[in-house]
Amino acid sequence: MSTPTAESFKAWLRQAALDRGFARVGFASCEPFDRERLADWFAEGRASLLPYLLQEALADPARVMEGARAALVGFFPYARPGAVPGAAPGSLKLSRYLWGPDYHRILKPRLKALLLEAQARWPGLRGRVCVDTAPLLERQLAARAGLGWQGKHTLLIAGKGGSWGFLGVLLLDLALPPDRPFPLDRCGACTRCLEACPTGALEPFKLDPGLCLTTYTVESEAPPPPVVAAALAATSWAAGCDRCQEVCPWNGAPLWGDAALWGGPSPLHTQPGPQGRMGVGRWQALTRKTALRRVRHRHWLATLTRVLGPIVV
Ligand code: B12
Ligand code: SF4
Ligand code: SF4
Repeated sequence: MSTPTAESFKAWLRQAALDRGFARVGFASCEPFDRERLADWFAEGRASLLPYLLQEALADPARVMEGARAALVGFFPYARPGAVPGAAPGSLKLSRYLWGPDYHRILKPRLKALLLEAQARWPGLRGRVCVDTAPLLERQLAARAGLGWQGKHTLLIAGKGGSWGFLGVLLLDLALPPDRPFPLDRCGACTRCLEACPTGALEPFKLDPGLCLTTYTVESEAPPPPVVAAALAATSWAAGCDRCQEVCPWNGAPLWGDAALWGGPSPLHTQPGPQGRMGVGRWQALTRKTALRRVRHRHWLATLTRVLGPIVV
């Protein structure tokens, strides 16, 4: 096989990623990001509960993979019809991204297979797959690759495709011609997500993870501040939170996800809330191979106490 041109190689990569279930695919340069903005974000103490966010690495994709020149960025929809948190009477709310098999297990092998095929076509090519697993500003890379914009809730909105999608990145040490960055945000005067957030965690284009329900139900076992504890009890979100996306007008007609991500319905999503107080064995069986697996059993029970109140004997 003769070595392709950078343009034809890029066209092949794009099609191969689309064939693997990504609904939108774009290419970005790996230039450093705005360091000042990032420094402000860290100086405000926003990363205190998320120690894996490393400021220096986030500023420069080449810190994540030495020699990174281009990034293929893909948007992988995960919404599915009927997966509506809290729709079953008395059920707990689990965020839509937690309804199917663990997305890392779906996206990473697909991108790794893509890298292997790419290396067969472009000898010497080096790459690194990142799916939520590296200190990389994936949403900013996605906007740079023209996939959409970071909404005021900070998530990537893929235009009419909405925001219910995971991002997957393949960093490459090859300077591929970048796509045109998404020019401007299309939030306009809308402020629905800011108003709907039950804890006031959002200001335009900026999130305080120290106030986000997802931080306390999935990422960290730190005790939530009173405003978060009150919101957990009032809203029934027991793992993740979708509120800022549920109200977004761009999610009116979302892209439905790849069926590989749907999985079967789990009792966790539909059973009455108090039945969520299960033993460790059942918790492990029900969360096996799902993204909920990273939530420890004791963390899940602590959240249920905050959501449902203490057990009355
Ligand atoms: C840490 C993390 C979290 C943290 C913090 C989230 C956050 N907004 O930073 C917590 C635990 C709260 C979280 C929650 C969720 N997460 Co999360 N998370 C991540 C992770 C691992 C890193 C994000 C990161 O680097 N943040 C650091 C800050 C510095 O980045 P930033 O928000 O872009 O900050 C910049 C802006 O605020 C900007 N800025 C500041 N002022 C201004 C002003 C203007 C005018 C502008 C334009 C910009 C601007 O400057 C800042 C510095 O650069 C990414 C995966 C990845 N590697 O990217 C997934 C990721 C962002 N999460 C994801 C998801 C799905 C979620 C949830 C929806 C899950 C759920 N349902 O519960 C929620 C959504 C909450 C929300 N509204 O963001 C997806 C998002 C997909 C998408 N469509 O965008 C990602 C990309 C994972 C993936 N690979 O799919 N997450
Ligand atoms: S996920 Fe929930 S708590 Fe977090 S910013 Fe969005 S609405 Fe607020
Ligand atoms: S709800 Fe409105 S402000 Fe928030 S991200 Fe969607 S369009 Fe933007």
